[in-house]
Amino acid sequence: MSEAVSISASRSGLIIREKEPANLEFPFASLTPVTPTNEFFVRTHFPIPAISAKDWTLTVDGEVEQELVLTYDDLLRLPSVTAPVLLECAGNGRAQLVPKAKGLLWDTGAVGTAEWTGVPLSAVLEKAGVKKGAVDVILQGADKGEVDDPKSPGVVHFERSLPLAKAMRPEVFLAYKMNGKDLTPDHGFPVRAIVGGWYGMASVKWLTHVTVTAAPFEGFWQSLEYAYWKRERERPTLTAVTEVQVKAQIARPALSEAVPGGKPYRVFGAAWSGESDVVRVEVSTDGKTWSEATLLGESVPFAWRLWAFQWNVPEATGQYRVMARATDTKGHTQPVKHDSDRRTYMINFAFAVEVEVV
Ligand SMILES: Nc1nc2c(c(=O)[nH]1)N[C@H]1C(S)=C(S)[C@@H](COP(=O)(O)O)O[C@H]1N2
Ligand SMILES: [Mo]
Repeated sequence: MSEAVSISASRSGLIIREKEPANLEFPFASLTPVTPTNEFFVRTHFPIPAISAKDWTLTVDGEVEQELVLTYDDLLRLPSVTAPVLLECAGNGRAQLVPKAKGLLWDTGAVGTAEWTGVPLSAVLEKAGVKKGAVDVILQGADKGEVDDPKSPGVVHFERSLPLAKAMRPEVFLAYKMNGKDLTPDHGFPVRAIVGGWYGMASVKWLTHVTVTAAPFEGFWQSLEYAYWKRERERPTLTAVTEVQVKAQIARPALSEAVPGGKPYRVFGAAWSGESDVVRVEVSTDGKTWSEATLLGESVPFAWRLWAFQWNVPEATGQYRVMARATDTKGHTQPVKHDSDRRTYMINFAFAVEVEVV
Protein backbone atom coordinates (compact mmCIF):
# COMPACT_ATOMS: atom_id res chain seq x y z
CA MET A 1 0.00 0.00 0.00
CA SER A 2 1.31 3.48 -0.84
CA GLU A 3 0.04 7.00 -0.10
CA ALA A 4 -3.64 7.91 -0.34
CA VAL A 5 -5.30 8.54 -3.68
CA SER A 6 -7.03 11.84 -4.30
CA ILE A 7 -10.19 12.47 -6.28
CA SER A 8 -9.75 13.49 -9.88
CA ALA A 9 -11.53 16.07 -12.01
CA SER A 10 -13.70 13.27 -13.46
CA ARG A 11 -15.87 13.76 -10.39
CA SER A 12 -17.16 17.10 -11.68
CA GLY A 13 -20.71 15.70 -12.08
CA LEU A 14 -21.00 15.10 -8.35
CA ILE A 15 -21.89 17.43 -5.48
CA ILE A 16 -19.09 17.79 -2.93
CA ARG A 17 -20.33 17.23 0.63
CA GLU A 18 -16.80 16.90 1.99
CA LYS A 19 -13.49 17.22 0.20
CA GLU A 20 -11.20 15.16 2.40
CA PRO A 21 -12.05 12.41 2.95
CA ALA A 22 -14.08 12.39 -0.27
CA ASN A 23 -17.84 12.44 0.19
CA LEU A 24 -19.63 13.13 -3.05
CA GLU A 25 -23.31 13.09 -3.89
CA PHE A 26 -25.09 12.10 -7.09
CA PRO A 27 -27.44 14.82 -8.43
CA PHE A 28 -30.60 12.74 -8.30
CA ALA A 29 -32.29 14.74 -11.10
CA SER A 30 -29.84 12.95 -13.48
CA LEU A 31 -31.46 9.58 -12.66
CA THR A 32 -30.95 6.79 -15.25
CA PRO A 33 -31.68 3.01 -14.88
CA VAL A 34 -28.01 2.29 -14.14
CA THR A 35 -25.88 4.97 -12.51
CA PRO A 36 -22.65 5.65 -14.45
CA THR A 37 -19.56 5.04 -12.33
CA ASN A 38 -18.38 8.67 -12.50
CA GLU A 39 -21.78 9.83 -11.18
CA PHE A 40 -22.10 7.21 -8.43
CA PHE A 41 -22.01 8.73 -4.93
CA VAL A 42 -18.83 8.26 -2.90
CA ARG A 43 -18.89 7.69 0.87
CA THR A 44 -15.57 7.41 2.68
CA HIS A 45 -14.61 7.78 6.33
CA PHE A 46 -10.84 7.81 5.89
CA PRO A 47 -8.40 8.65 3.09
CA ILE A 48 -8.74 6.27 0.15
CA PRO A 49 -6.03 3.58 0.40
CA ALA A 50 -3.98 2.98 -2.73
CA ILE A 51 -3.78 -0.77 -3.29
CA SER A 52 -2.35 -2.49 -6.33
CA ALA A 53 -4.12 -5.62 -7.60
CA LYS A 54 -0.75 -7.39 -7.65
CA ASP A 55 -0.11 -6.80 -3.93
CA TRP A 56 -3.69 -7.31 -2.77
CA THR A 57 -4.69 -10.42 -0.88
CA LEU A 58 -7.85 -11.49 0.87
CA THR A 59 -7.40 -13.41 4.10
CA VAL A 60 -10.25 -15.66 5.20
CA ASP A 61 -9.78 -16.76 8.80
CA GLY A 62 -11.43 -17.31 12.18
CA GLU A 63 -13.90 -20.18 12.57
CA VAL A 64 -12.92 -21.97 9.36
CA GLU A 65 -11.45 -25.42 8.66
CA GLN A 66 -8.88 -24.03 6.24
CA GLU A 67 -7.51 -20.50 6.43
CA LEU A 68 -7.27 -18.96 2.94
CA VAL A 69 -5.13 -16.24 1.43
CA LEU A 70 -6.49 -15.42 -2.00
CA THR A 71 -4.74 -13.28 -4.59
CA TYR A 72 -6.57 -11.10 -7.10
CA ASP A 73 -5.96 -13.75 -9.79
CA ASP A 74 -7.27 -16.51 -7.49
CA LEU A 75 -10.48 -14.51 -7.05
CA LEU A 76 -10.87 -13.82 -10.76
CA ARG A 77 -10.57 -17.55 -11.47
CA LEU A 78 -13.69 -18.35 -9.38
CA PRO A 79 -17.13 -18.39 -11.05
CA SER A 80 -18.54 -14.87 -11.10
CA VAL A 81 -21.97 -13.26 -11.10
CA THR A 82 -23.03 -9.92 -12.56
CA ALA A 83 -26.10 -8.11 -11.23
CA PRO A 84 -27.48 -4.61 -10.77
CA VAL A 85 -27.52 -3.82 -7.05
CA LEU A 86 -28.60 -0.64 -5.31
CA LEU A 87 -26.44 0.98 -2.66
CA GLU A 88 -27.99 3.59 -0.43
CA CYS A 89 -26.13 5.30 2.39
CA ALA A 90 -28.02 4.94 5.69
CA GLY A 91 -27.76 8.73 5.99
CA ASN A 92 -29.29 9.48 2.59
CA GLY A 93 -31.96 12.18 3.02
CA ARG A 94 -30.39 13.60 6.19
CA ALA A 95 -30.70 17.15 4.80
CA GLN A 96 -34.50 16.73 5.14
CA LEU A 97 -34.34 16.30 8.92
CA VAL A 98 -35.57 19.13 11.14
CA PRO A 99 -33.88 20.28 13.32
CA LYS A 100 -30.66 20.18 11.31
CA ALA A 101 -28.81 16.91 11.94
CA LYS A 102 -25.13 16.37 12.67
CA GLY A 103 -23.09 14.51 10.06
CA LEU A 104 -22.89 14.75 6.30
CA LEU A 105 -25.99 16.49 5.00
CA TRP A 106 -26.87 14.19 2.13
CA ASP A 107 -29.88 15.33 0.16
CA THR A 108 -31.37 12.60 -2.08
CA GLY A 109 -28.26 11.51 -3.99
CA ALA A 110 -26.43 9.16 -1.60
CA VAL A 111 -27.96 6.30 -3.58
CA GLY A 112 -27.25 4.57 -6.88
CA THR A 113 -27.68 1.34 -8.78
CA ALA A 114 -24.64 -0.07 -10.58
CA GLU A 115 -23.97 -3.37 -12.25
CA TRP A 116 -21.47 -5.27 -10.12
CA THR A 117 -19.42 -8.33 -11.04
CA GLY A 118 -17.86 -10.57 -8.45
CA VAL A 119 -17.68 -13.87 -6.62
CA PRO A 120 -20.42 -14.88 -4.17
CA LEU A 121 -19.05 -14.67 -0.62
CA SER A 122 -20.66 -18.08 -0.02
CA ALA A 123 -18.29 -19.67 -2.55
CA VAL A 124 -15.25 -18.37 -0.66
CA LEU A 125 -16.70 -19.35 2.72
CA GLU A 126 -17.49 -22.84 1.42
CA LYS A 127 -13.92 -23.15 0.15
CA ALA A 128 -12.64 -22.28 3.63
CA GLY A 129 -15.21 -24.50 5.37
CA VAL A 130 -17.19 -22.67 8.03
CA LYS A 131 -17.05 -24.45 11.41
CA LYS A 132 -20.18 -25.42 13.32
CA GLY A 133 -21.32 -22.75 15.75
CA ALA A 134 -20.08 -19.82 13.64
CA VAL A 135 -22.41 -16.81 13.89
CA ASP A 136 -20.94 -13.72 12.23
CA VAL A 137 -18.71 -12.88 9.28
CA ILE A 138 -16.64 -9.71 9.65
CA LEU A 139 -15.72 -7.80 6.49
CA GLN A 140 -12.70 -5.56 7.02
CA GLY A 141 -11.38 -2.83 4.76
CA ALA A 142 -7.78 -1.64 4.39
CA ASP A 143 -8.66 1.95 5.36
CA LYS A 144 -8.33 3.04 8.97
CA GLY A 145 -8.18 5.98 11.32
CA GLU A 146 -9.41 7.47 14.55
CA VAL A 147 -12.94 8.82 14.97
CA ASP A 148 -13.73 11.61 17.44
CA ASP A 149 -17.49 11.66 17.65
CA PRO A 150 -18.59 9.12 18.64
CA LYS A 151 -15.15 8.17 19.97
CA SER A 152 -13.59 5.09 18.44
CA PRO A 153 -11.36 2.79 20.51
CA GLY A 154 -8.18 4.34 19.04
CA VAL A 155 -7.33 3.63 15.42
CA VAL A 156 -9.93 1.39 13.79
CA HIS A 157 -10.28 -0.17 10.37
CA PHE A 158 -13.57 0.30 8.57
CA GLU A 159 -15.30 -3.04 9.17
CA ARG A 160 -18.71 -4.52 9.53
CA SER A 161 -20.18 -7.97 10.23
CA LEU A 162 -23.03 -9.90 8.67
CA PRO A 163 -24.85 -12.78 10.36
CA LEU A 164 -23.67 -16.03 8.70
CA ALA A 165 -27.11 -16.56 7.12
CA LYS A 166 -26.92 -13.21 5.29
CA ALA A 167 -23.27 -13.77 4.33
CA MET A 168 -24.28 -16.99 2.57
CA ARG A 169 -27.02 -15.38 0.49
CA PRO A 170 -26.51 -14.92 -3.27
CA GLU A 171 -26.92 -11.11 -3.11
CA VAL A 172 -23.70 -10.90 -1.11
CA PHE A 173 -20.58 -10.98 -3.22
CA LEU A 174 -16.98 -9.86 -3.53
CA ALA A 175 -17.08 -7.41 -6.42
CA TYR A 176 -14.14 -6.50 -8.63
CA LYS A 177 -16.02 -4.81 -11.47
CA MET A 178 -18.50 -1.94 -11.52
CA ASN A 179 -20.45 -1.29 -14.72
CA GLY A 180 -18.18 -3.66 -16.63
CA LYS A 181 -14.84 -2.06 -15.65
CA ASP A 182 -12.37 -2.61 -12.81
CA LEU A 183 -13.47 -0.83 -9.64
CA THR A 184 -12.19 2.74 -9.35
CA PRO A 185 -10.08 3.61 -6.28
CA ASP A 186 -12.94 5.55 -4.64
CA HIS A 187 -15.38 2.64 -5.02
CA GLY A 188 -13.06 0.10 -3.44
CA PHE A 189 -10.38 -1.05 -5.88
CA PRO A 190 -9.37 -3.82 -6.18
CA VAL A 191 -12.17 -5.68 -4.35
CA ARG A 192 -15.18 -4.66 -2.27
CA ALA A 193 -18.15 -6.40 -0.72
CA ILE A 194 -21.60 -5.85 -2.17
CA VAL A 195 -24.37 -6.63 0.30
CA GLY A 196 -27.67 -6.41 -1.59
CA GLY A 197 -30.66 -5.25 0.45
CA TRP A 198 -28.63 -3.63 3.23
CA TYR A 199 -27.57 -0.03 3.63
CA GLY A 200 -24.22 0.90 2.10
CA MET A 201 -22.12 0.62 5.26
CA ALA A 202 -22.15 -3.18 4.95
CA SER A 203 -20.66 -3.09 1.44
CA VAL A 204 -17.09 -2.78 2.72
CA LYS A 205 -14.64 -1.34 0.19
CA TRP A 206 -10.91 -2.17 -0.12
CA LEU A 207 -11.76 -5.53 1.43
CA THR A 208 -8.74 -7.41 2.78
CA HIS A 209 -10.05 -9.64 5.59
CA VAL A 210 -13.05 -11.90 6.07
CA THR A 211 -13.19 -13.29 9.59
CA VAL A 212 -15.75 -15.83 10.78
CA THR A 213 -16.57 -15.53 14.50
CA ALA A 214 -18.13 -17.79 17.12
CA ALA A 215 -19.65 -14.83 19.02
CA PRO A 216 -21.65 -11.84 17.78
CA PHE A 217 -19.32 -9.07 16.61
CA GLU A 218 -19.79 -5.67 18.21
CA GLY A 219 -17.40 -3.42 16.30
CA PHE A 220 -17.47 0.38 16.43
CA TRP A 221 -19.15 0.65 13.01
CA GLN A 222 -22.23 -1.26 14.10
CA SER A 223 -22.55 -0.62 17.82
CA LEU A 224 -21.94 3.16 17.94
CA GLU A 225 -21.94 4.34 14.35
CA TYR A 226 -24.62 3.00 11.99
CA ALA A 227 -26.72 1.93 14.96
CA TYR A 228 -30.26 2.91 15.96
CA TRP A 229 -32.43 2.57 19.05
CA LYS A 230 -34.48 -0.60 18.90
CA ARG A 231 -37.13 -0.86 21.63
CA GLU A 232 -38.16 -4.18 23.07
CA ARG A 233 -40.39 -4.12 26.14
CA GLU A 234 -39.58 -0.44 26.81
CA ARG A 235 -35.85 -0.96 26.83
CA PRO A 236 -34.00 0.75 23.97
CA THR A 237 -30.84 -0.96 22.72
CA LEU A 238 -28.41 0.40 20.16
CA THR A 239 -28.78 -2.04 17.28
CA ALA A 240 -26.85 -2.29 14.02
CA VAL A 241 -28.48 -0.71 10.97
CA THR A 242 -29.12 -3.42 8.38
CA GLU A 243 -31.96 -3.60 5.83
CA VAL A 244 -32.79 -0.75 3.45
CA GLN A 245 -36.25 0.73 4.14
CA VAL A 246 -38.85 1.15 1.40
CA LYS A 247 -38.56 4.50 -0.40
CA ALA A 248 -39.59 6.41 -3.52
CA GLN A 249 -37.63 9.46 -4.64
CA ILE A 250 -38.55 12.08 -7.21
CA ALA A 251 -35.93 12.96 -9.85
CA ARG A 252 -38.16 15.32 -11.85
CA PRO A 253 -39.46 17.86 -11.15
CA ALA A 254 -36.40 19.03 -9.26
CA LEU A 255 -36.67 21.34 -6.26
CA SER A 256 -37.92 24.79 -7.32
CA GLU A 257 -38.29 23.70 -10.95
CA ALA A 258 -40.56 25.97 -13.01
CA VAL A 259 -43.37 23.74 -14.28
CA PRO A 260 -45.57 25.09 -17.13
CA GLY A 261 -49.25 25.35 -16.09
CA GLY A 262 -52.13 23.80 -18.04
CA LYS A 263 -50.05 21.00 -19.58
CA PRO A 264 -49.20 17.41 -18.70
CA TYR A 265 -45.85 16.95 -16.92
CA ARG A 266 -44.05 13.63 -16.50
CA VAL A 267 -43.14 13.17 -12.83
CA PHE A 268 -40.28 10.65 -12.78
CA GLY A 269 -38.28 8.84 -10.12
CA ALA A 270 -37.04 5.60 -8.61
CA ALA A 271 -38.27 3.40 -5.79
CA TRP A 272 -36.66 0.57 -3.86
CA SER A 273 -36.82 -1.60 -0.77
CA GLY A 274 -34.13 -3.76 0.87
CA GLU A 275 -34.97 -7.45 0.98
CA SER A 276 -38.34 -6.89 -0.65
CA ASP A 277 -39.73 -5.59 -3.98
CA VAL A 278 -41.66 -2.42 -4.65
CA VAL A 279 -45.28 -3.16 -5.56
CA ARG A 280 -46.71 0.36 -5.68
CA VAL A 281 -45.67 3.98 -6.01
CA GLU A 282 -48.19 6.76 -5.42
CA VAL A 283 -47.87 10.45 -6.17
CA SER A 284 -49.63 13.41 -4.59
CA THR A 285 -49.63 16.92 -6.03
CA ASP A 286 -52.30 18.48 -3.80
CA GLY A 287 -51.20 17.42 -0.32
CA LYS A 288 -54.39 15.35 0.10
CA THR A 289 -54.99 12.70 -2.54
CA TRP A 290 -52.69 10.00 -3.90
CA SER A 291 -52.71 8.51 -7.42
CA GLU A 292 -50.89 5.44 -8.61
CA ALA A 293 -47.74 5.92 -10.70
CA THR A 294 -46.64 3.48 -13.43
CA LEU A 295 -43.80 1.14 -12.53
CA LEU A 296 -41.40 0.97 -15.48
CA GLY A 297 -39.52 -2.10 -16.73
CA GLU A 298 -39.26 -5.29 -14.72
CA SER A 299 -38.76 -5.78 -11.01
CA VAL A 300 -35.14 -6.78 -10.35
CA PRO A 301 -34.36 -7.92 -6.79
CA PHE A 302 -31.96 -5.58 -4.93
CA ALA A 303 -32.02 -2.92 -7.67
CA TRP A 304 -34.25 0.13 -7.87
CA ARG A 305 -37.35 0.37 -10.04
CA LEU A 306 -38.02 3.48 -12.10
CA TRP A 307 -41.53 4.91 -12.17
CA ALA A 308 -43.41 7.74 -13.88
CA PHE A 309 -46.65 9.61 -13.39
CA GLN A 310 -48.50 11.99 -15.67
CA TRP A 311 -49.39 15.14 -13.75
CA ASN A 312 -52.05 17.23 -15.42
CA VAL A 313 -50.71 20.51 -14.16
CA PRO A 314 -53.44 23.04 -13.28
CA GLU A 315 -53.60 26.45 -14.97
CA ALA A 316 -53.35 28.24 -11.64
CA THR A 317 -49.80 29.46 -11.06
CA GLY A 318 -48.07 29.29 -7.69
CA GLN A 319 -46.30 26.82 -5.40
CA TYR A 320 -47.16 23.13 -5.52
CA ARG A 321 -45.90 20.27 -3.39
CA VAL A 322 -45.17 17.01 -5.21
CA MET A 323 -44.79 13.89 -3.08
CA ALA A 324 -44.16 10.21 -3.79
CA ARG A 325 -44.44 7.17 -1.56
CA ALA A 326 -43.73 3.48 -2.16
CA THR A 327 -45.11 0.23 -0.77
CA ASP A 328 -43.24 -3.10 -0.87
CA THR A 329 -44.21 -6.79 -1.02
CA LYS A 330 -44.03 -7.01 2.77
CA GLY A 331 -46.76 -4.34 2.95
CA HIS A 332 -44.46 -1.62 4.29
CA THR A 333 -45.27 1.93 3.21
CA GLN A 334 -43.21 5.03 3.88
CA PRO A 335 -44.04 6.87 7.10
CA VAL A 336 -45.07 10.54 7.19
CA LYS A 337 -42.50 11.44 9.82
CA HIS A 338 -38.94 10.42 10.74
CA ASP A 339 -38.76 8.17 13.81
CA SER A 340 -36.14 9.75 16.11
CA ASP A 341 -35.17 6.26 17.40
CA ARG A 342 -33.52 5.85 14.03
CA ARG A 343 -31.20 8.76 14.93
CA THR A 344 -29.98 10.14 11.59
CA TYR A 345 -30.16 6.87 9.67
CA MET A 346 -32.82 4.94 7.72
CA ILE A 347 -34.53 8.15 6.63
CA ASN A 348 -37.52 7.15 4.49
CA PHE A 349 -40.40 9.42 5.46
CA ALA A 350 -42.25 10.88 2.46
CA PHE A 351 -41.39 14.54 1.98
CA ALA A 352 -42.50 17.13 -0.57
CA VAL A 353 -40.61 18.61 -3.51
CA GLU A 354 -41.75 22.22 -3.86
CA VAL A 355 -42.13 23.46 -7.41
CA GLU A 356 -43.36 26.62 -9.06
CA VAL A 357 -46.19 26.36 -11.59
CA VAL A 358 -45.68 29.19 -14.06
N1 LIG B 1 -13.60 0.30 3.65
C1 LIG B 1 -14.67 1.09 3.60
N2 LIG B 1 -15.81 0.61 3.10
C2 LIG B 1 -16.91 1.39 3.05
C3 LIG B 1 -16.91 2.70 3.58
C4 LIG B 1 -15.69 3.19 4.10
O1 LIG B 1 -15.58 4.34 4.55
N3 LIG B 1 -14.60 2.36 4.10
N4 LIG B 1 -18.08 3.43 3.57
C5 LIG B 1 -19.32 2.63 3.55
C6 LIG B 1 -20.52 3.42 3.38
S1 LIG B 1 -21.11 4.20 4.77
C7 LIG B 1 -21.23 3.43 2.20
S2 LIG B 1 -22.71 4.23 2.08
C8 LIG B 1 -20.71 2.74 0.99
C9 LIG B 1 -20.65 3.68 -0.18
O2 LIG B 1 -20.09 3.06 -1.30
P1 LIG B 1 -19.58 3.97 -2.52
O3 LIG B 1 -18.61 4.97 -2.00
O4 LIG B 1 -19.02 3.05 -3.53
O5 LIG B 1 -20.83 4.67 -3.04
O6 LIG B 1 -19.42 2.19 1.21
C10 LIG B 1 -19.26 1.57 2.46
N5 LIG B 1 -18.03 0.86 2.50
MO1 LIG C 1 -23.16 5.08 4.30
